[in-house]
Amino acid sequence: ASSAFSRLQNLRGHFHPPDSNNKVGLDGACGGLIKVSPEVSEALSCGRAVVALESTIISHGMPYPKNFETAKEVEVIVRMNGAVPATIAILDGIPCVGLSMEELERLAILGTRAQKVARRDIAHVVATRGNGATTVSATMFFASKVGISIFVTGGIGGVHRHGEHTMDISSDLTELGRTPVTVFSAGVKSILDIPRTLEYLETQGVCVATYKTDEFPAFFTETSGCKVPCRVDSPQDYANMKLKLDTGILIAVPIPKEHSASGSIIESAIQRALKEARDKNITGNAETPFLLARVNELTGGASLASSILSLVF
Ligand code: PSU
Ligand code: MN
Repeated sequence: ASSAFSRLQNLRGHFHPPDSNNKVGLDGACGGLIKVSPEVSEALSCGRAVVALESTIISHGMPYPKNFETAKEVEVIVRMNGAVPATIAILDGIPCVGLSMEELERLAILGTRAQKVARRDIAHVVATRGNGATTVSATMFFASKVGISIFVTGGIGGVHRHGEHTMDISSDLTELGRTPVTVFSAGVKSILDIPRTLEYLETQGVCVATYKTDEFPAFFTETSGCKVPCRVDSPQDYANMKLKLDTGILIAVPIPKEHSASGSIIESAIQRALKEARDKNITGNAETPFLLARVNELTGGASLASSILSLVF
């Protein structure tokens, strides 16, 4: 048997450290196994630091080959900081934790032909042997199943504007309420409703903290006008908060100073695009693609550059 398959982990019940004899699992008719890469498996069994990375940003966030370059660059940064990166995606129906370069490039080339997979989509993509790029919710789910407790990403999903009517609330928020993984993120984009996102996280019992700042950041800018009750200033402060509460933690790390000027330009473009969307009555699931395309036009592509930067810091 190939070493990759000796690392297959089943998903029934509690986590057992990766072990070639250990095959318990998701318990589906088609197996429901998780493939953990040899490197990630090894790191987990030796207790080394492992950082989970999502893949929707690769398939749906940027075009090829920029997405492949960025994904590789993020992995290099994780390594430079002494941890092992574990990019998570579903390939041919198999949830994979830790991708080889070939797998990473395959996903980057697939782009939007890979399905965007939130928690609710996992069963369907596995059952149909499809290819899926995991959002924050699905990435947290798989990370937690194999024993990874740290996850780094750019922006997380939130409560959409008018979410009080549409009920469009990202499952990232409910996942944070039910899965004990810490997500480090640049906050929530202002195209979402940031105050309601924070209210919803409170309802879900999620500890939300800012890193070396008092205000919750808005991805492109350091400020959102929203305060959160908790601030951490060091890795030790964070470590002290890691209690066994069975819920997630969100640590918001603002855009670095050197990029915040371009962040502000993008933010103004967002505000303008939002007004145009209102004037043109563009709503529902047409709204986000409209906003992102319009912001890109208004800033001459600077928002794409900045999306990449926010991922890379
Ligand atoms: N927000 C961003 N960039 C992103 C996403 C959100 O600023 O790439 C992606 C993430 O994968 C996130 C997902 O988990 O979109 C949320 O999608 P939805 O709102 O459909 O739950
Ligand atoms: Mn949604």
